[in-house]
Amino acid sequence: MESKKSFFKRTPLPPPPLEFDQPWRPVTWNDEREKDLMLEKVKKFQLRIAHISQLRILLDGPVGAGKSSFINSISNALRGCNTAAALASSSGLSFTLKYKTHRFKKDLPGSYYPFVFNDIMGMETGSIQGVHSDDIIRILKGHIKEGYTFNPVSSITKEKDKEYYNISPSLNDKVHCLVSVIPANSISLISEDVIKKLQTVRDKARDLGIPQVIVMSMVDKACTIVQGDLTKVYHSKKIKEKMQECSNRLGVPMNYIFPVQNYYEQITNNINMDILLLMAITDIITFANDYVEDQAYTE
Ligand SMILES: Nc1nc2c(ncn2[C@@H]2O[C@H](COP(=O)(O)OP(=O)(O)OP(=O)(O)O)[C@@H](O)[C@H]2O)c(=O)[nH]1
Ligand SMILES: [Mg+2]
Repeated sequence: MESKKSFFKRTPLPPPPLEFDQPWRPVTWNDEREKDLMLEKVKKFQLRIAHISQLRILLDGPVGAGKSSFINSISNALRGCNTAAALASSSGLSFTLKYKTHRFKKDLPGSYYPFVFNDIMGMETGSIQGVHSDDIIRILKGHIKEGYTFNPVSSITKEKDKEYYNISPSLNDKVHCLVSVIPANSISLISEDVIKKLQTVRDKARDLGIPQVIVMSMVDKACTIVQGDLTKVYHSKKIKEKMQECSNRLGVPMNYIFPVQNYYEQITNNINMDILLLMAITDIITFANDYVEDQAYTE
């Protein structure tokens, strides 16, 4: 008969479970009514002050992180159909080269949501060169005008790029919320140089009092459980680990990190993708609105 000792020696411990028993953030999934309520809240969203025409949200992050796809995804979630707000990449090259403002159409012809997204070139990965942190800081302060083409070799100058340099920006031109888009599947591979660049920009945003958020994209690529079922996003230990890594590497608290799956190949809306996207946009515009109100009364 097998002794107790040899039995314990040969039986390996079961692997730790990959999921939490309970989700660590509450979300009502697969519920059209709940999604419609979230959408209605964004549709009814109003600026807290009349000094500005819209809230400006800037997206930064590594090349290919999903910045442009996030803009498209928000547009899809708001419109309920496939839209083409920003051009996303289909290759590994830095795709967005120009500084561009994206507005989101409302149902009524000619009407738009009172917030815009600014899309910029990504920060370098490997040999692909990217945007200068000095340029991003100038954008935060409202100095760079729409249409400027980023130059990875040198940042914008007042003298050389007169046409695209705004010498005296108003609150309307400034950024009201900084959103860093970080890919969940490759956060560990982001170089120290890029992390330093992101931190330099975040430090400046902090000094200016601008609220900061992380959108953690590509959750489907980071966790097979989530790839099969997005409603597992707050059950997945892997996703929480990745969010904690984002929090540690960038110094952003967990409650400012939003995991999403962007639209990248789907042509019809998915209710659960929309729910995560609407959760992110609701908080982003609320933070931006509060910031603008504070600024308006201290200017
Ligand atoms: N699986 C998956 N793919 C995604 C997701 N988000 C974006 N992608 C894909 O990732 C690639 C890069 O996305 P982009 O939106 O162009 O990234 P970007 O940050 O704008 O890139 P640059 O403009 O080059 O800095 C595209 O092929 C997208 O289809 C996601 O959540 N899941
Ligand atoms: Mg892009």
